[in-house]
Formats: sequence, C-alpha cells, structure tokens
Amino acid sequence: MAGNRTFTMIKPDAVSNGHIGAILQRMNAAGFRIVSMELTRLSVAEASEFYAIHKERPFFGELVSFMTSGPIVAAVLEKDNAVEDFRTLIGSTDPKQADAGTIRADFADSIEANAVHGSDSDENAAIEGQFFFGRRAQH
Ligand code: FUP
Repeated sequence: MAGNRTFTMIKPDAVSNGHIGAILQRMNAAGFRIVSMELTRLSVAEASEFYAIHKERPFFGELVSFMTSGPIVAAVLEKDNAVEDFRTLIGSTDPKQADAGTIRADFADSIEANAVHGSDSDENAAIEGQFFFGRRAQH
C-alpha cells in the first residue's frame, strides 16, 4: 500500500529567487498538508550524506556545493499516495523535460538547480524525514 508521507526541500535557487511562498502554495493547492517544516542550511557533511547515493556520479561535487550555497526549506508533507503524487506535482528532474504546469517547469533553472526535491520511495521519504526532523517528523 502506498504511504501517505513524503519529504521535500525547496532548494537554494528557489529560495534565493523568492519562490518559497509560490511553491508552498502549489503544494497546499495540490492537497499536501505540512507536517514539519524548517528554513535551514545544509553543511557539506549533511548534503554529502543526503546525496550519498550519487557520490560516484560526475555531478556529485557540484551538487553538494549547490545544495550548501544558501538556505533551503525542508518539509515533511502528508497526502494519500504522497510520494507518487508529489513527483507528478514537481515534474521531471530536468526542467526542460518537465510537464507544463509542474513546479520544476515553472521555477527551476537547470537539472542541478531544479527548485525542489521530492522523495522517490516511501522508504526514502521516511529516511529523509528522519534525517532532518528526527522524531519531530512524526507529528
Ligand atoms: P530527483 O529524484 O528528480 O531529485 O533526481 P535524482 O535523484 O536523479 O537526482 C538528484 C539530484 O541530483 C537532482 F535533483 C539534481 C542532481 N543532478 C544533477 O545535478 N545532474 C544530473 O545529471 C542528475 C541529477
């Protein structure tokens, strides 16, 4: 059965471009409830751990430096079928491939500076929510 929680980050590009409010509005309008949320900044160690699955990829160093370049908004969101529905809402990783009307199509600058993160599985949603919020992700 699909879970009802996902984890998101509004990434440094979208925060510095002033899109926090517009992106949260899209999430709420699509039926996601905010369970936990924090404006914070990742250390190099935290970004490296979060993206450890990509550590052998050629873009890893640039990804870590981008994700630590400014504040992010981390949040746990709740909705039926949360992981899949949220990935539909944000669109493809590369904004040039993202469907019209998705968050990445409308707010992302590039495949790296792609405005938002969304968990890719229920298991990773739980791991990522725990990584940021610990037991507070359980509210
Ligand atoms: P997604 O699940 O859509 O966030 O995409 P991935 O897990 O494939 O990638 C995670 C992050 O790595 C992306 F958000 C941005 C970065 N990335 C690049 O910078 N270059 C690439 O070619 C692919 C991903």
